[in-house]
Amino acid sequence: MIKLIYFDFDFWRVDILRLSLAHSNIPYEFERIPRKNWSKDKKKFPFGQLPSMIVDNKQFAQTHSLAKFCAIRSSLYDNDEFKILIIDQVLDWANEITNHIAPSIRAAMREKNFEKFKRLRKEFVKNDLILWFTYLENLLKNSSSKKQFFTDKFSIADITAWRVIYWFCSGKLELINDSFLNELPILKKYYHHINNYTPLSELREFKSIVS
Ligand SMILES: N[C@@H](CCC(=O)N[C@@H](CS)C(=O)NCC(=O)O)C(=O)O
Repeated sequence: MIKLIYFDFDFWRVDILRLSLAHSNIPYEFERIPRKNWSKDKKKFPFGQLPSMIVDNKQFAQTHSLAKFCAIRSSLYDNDEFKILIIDQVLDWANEITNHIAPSIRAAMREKNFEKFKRLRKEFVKNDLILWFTYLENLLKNSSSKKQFFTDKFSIADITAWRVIYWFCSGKLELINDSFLNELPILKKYYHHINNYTPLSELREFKSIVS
């Protein structure tokens, strides 16, 4: 049995693992650790971070590694070395854009410094938002013939791209709304296609993420 562990809120890092396993009917357990207990729990986890995964009594971490494992189990990875490169780049892109927005999130959530948050978030919107989504759109344009799936076959890359675009379009990030996607028409169309891709959108996990 696979056990996934994350905090008591939804985030792409663990949601892509849940969605991948659920898509292929692979049973898993999911433990949510209260954020408020984290200083006590942190030392129990590899790299002192979440998500983490336990399989056969062995514990693992790092989103990219876990996503690859879950995708292989779910037949949502690939055997072709060039398609693997595309999928891995989408996972790395998700980490990169998260690292770019993280300082503004940290300023608001941990430091509770609203002035710093506003300054950092505005800098992110000005310098990084369109730039990093353009990188993703370019990868889609260059990788996919129909622009419906990154590798022209539904994979963990599509789950990840969808989940991160959803995060930025959901209105949950202050000072960011979904209008930025209008500047990226190919990515916007792709996002709406994945939103309506029923093997994903019918999943209980998907419905709970967007609710
Ligand atoms: N490199 C790690 C980063 C994971 C990460 O940043 N996790 C955050 C939550 S999204 C975390 O555990 N923060 C608490 C901490 O670092 O103490 C990965 O790819 O999984």
